[in-house]
Parts: sequence; structure tokens; C-alpha cells
Amino acid sequence: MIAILGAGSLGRLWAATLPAGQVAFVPRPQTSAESPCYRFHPVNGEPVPTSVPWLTPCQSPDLLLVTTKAGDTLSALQATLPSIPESTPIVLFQNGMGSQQAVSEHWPERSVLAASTTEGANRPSPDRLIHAGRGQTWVGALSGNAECHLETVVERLARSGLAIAPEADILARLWHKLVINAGINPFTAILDCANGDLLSQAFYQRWIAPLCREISNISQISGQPAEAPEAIRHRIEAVARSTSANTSSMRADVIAGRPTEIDYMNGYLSELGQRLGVKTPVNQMLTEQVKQLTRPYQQQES
Ligand code: KPL
Repeated sequence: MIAILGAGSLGRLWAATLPAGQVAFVPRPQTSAESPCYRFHPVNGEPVPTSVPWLTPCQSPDLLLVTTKAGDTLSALQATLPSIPESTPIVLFQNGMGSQQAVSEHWPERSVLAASTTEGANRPSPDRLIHAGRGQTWVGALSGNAECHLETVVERLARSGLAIAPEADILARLWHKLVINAGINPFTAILDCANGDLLSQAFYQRWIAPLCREISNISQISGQPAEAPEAIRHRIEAVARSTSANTSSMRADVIAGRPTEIDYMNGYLSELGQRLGVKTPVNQMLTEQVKQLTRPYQQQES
């Protein structure tokens, strides 16, 4: 049995594509008694009515996929892990960086893997899940004792029909995506525009070059593969163009009044920069501006 913690777009995509009868969502305090039912719209083909049961206390999953928002991950796992066998490998699907390391440090005895995915999925309404674009998922071991589970985990996830491959250096892969997110997500949230539309905006044009210089400096000093600022900008803009009609996950969070993952993207980069003695004023400014957009929500919550 594969348990999925987090019934958002990505969790629902895995639940709909993995063989029925082998998947269950982990119930959380806020979930209703009814198990999630939705229409799954594959990239090609007719919608499929999908119903995924809740994991029951007597079921013992042999794989746990964690598809919560980065900021919810630690608390969701704190509530869930006491009922999951210690031998069950955990695959983290969070955006950005920072939450994955926090989990593997918090539970050093567990086998923790991380995934980086370019699958596109969204939920235009609570009862629909659209698989908007086929992508690729890479999985790699984060903690030393997870290495031995990698092959089996990849083989089980491949039963979904989604493209999945093992990755020997998952931290480098997460970093590669973090750079893209740091260059697209905050701008689209601040400017309230689709990914492709940010390229012509004066605010983006003013800040993208200094942002890429900061990221390049941090990459070099933190031991990530060295990448020139122009190469970083080129990569960011290629993704903005290839996903031009997309609403980024951060813009979608702001529109929906949810907390964003800025602390795990530009916020993570500024903290890392501070620790390494690299100045990061642009990452800090973008982090602060995105936080301003969601401040009313944070005040309501506190
Ligand atoms: O991953 C993304 C996100 O929205 O979080 C990008 C690559 C920016 C695509 O929208």
C-alpha cells in the first residue's frame, strides 16, 4: 500500500495514476469523513472518475509519498509518522529547498528520499484534477540509508505511467529547479501575471540580472555546479516561455489566499547567502514583497 500525505494537485495526480487499490490518502485533522472523489482529466483522453480511500489505522503502508506544501511538511509528518513503520521509505515532493533537509535531519533513523518533478497539474475546482502537461520526475536518496530503497521506489512509482528516473545527486536536481522557481515565482506573484508575461515587465527587467548574479555567487560558494549569471537568466527565461500561459504555484497561492513557499525559494537563498557571507539584497527584497502580498492571511491565522 502506498500512502500519500497531502491531497493537493500533485498528491491527486499520483493517486489517480498509480494502480487503484494500492493507494490511500493519509487523513489529516482538517479532512472530512468522505474520502476524496474527483474527475481526473488526463493529458489526452476522457475524464476518469477517481475515488481514493483514506488510510485506515490497521493498514501499514510500505511507501509514503509526501505532497504537502513545503511549509506544512514538518508538522504534517510529526502527526503522521508515529503510525507509519520505521522501515517505510518516505519520498518528499516539496518545491524549493530547505524542507527536505529539515525532514532528513529531524528523522535521521528514517529512509528519506526526495523527488523533483516537472509534471503540471492543477485543480480549477475541488472536484477536478487536470493533468496539464506531461513532465519528468527524478527521485534520489537524501539520507544514507535510503539508497537501498531507490530502485524499488522508482519501479513502484513507474507503475503510474508517469516518466520517472533515479537521480544520483538529487540535491543538485532540486537546486536546478530552485533557481528556476526563484526567477519566475516571486515576479509572477508580485506582478500578478502568467509566466510568459513577466518577461516584458519593467520590474522584472530591472531586477532579473542582479538576481541572477546573486544566485550565481551563492551557487559557487555553496558548492553547487558553477553557473554564470547569463546562463541562469537564459534558463529562467526558457522555462517562462515554455510555460508562458501557466499561473505559477506562487501566484496561485496568493490568489487563493494561501501562504506561499517563498521561504523555501528566495527566502532560502537569502538565508543561505547570509550564512555564506554572500550579499542577497534582491532575494531579500523579493521575499519581503511576496510576504507583503500574503500578510492579511498571516494576520488572520495568527
Ligand atoms: O514550478 C513552477 C511553479 O509554478 O512552481 C514553474 C516552473 C514556475 C512553472 O509554473
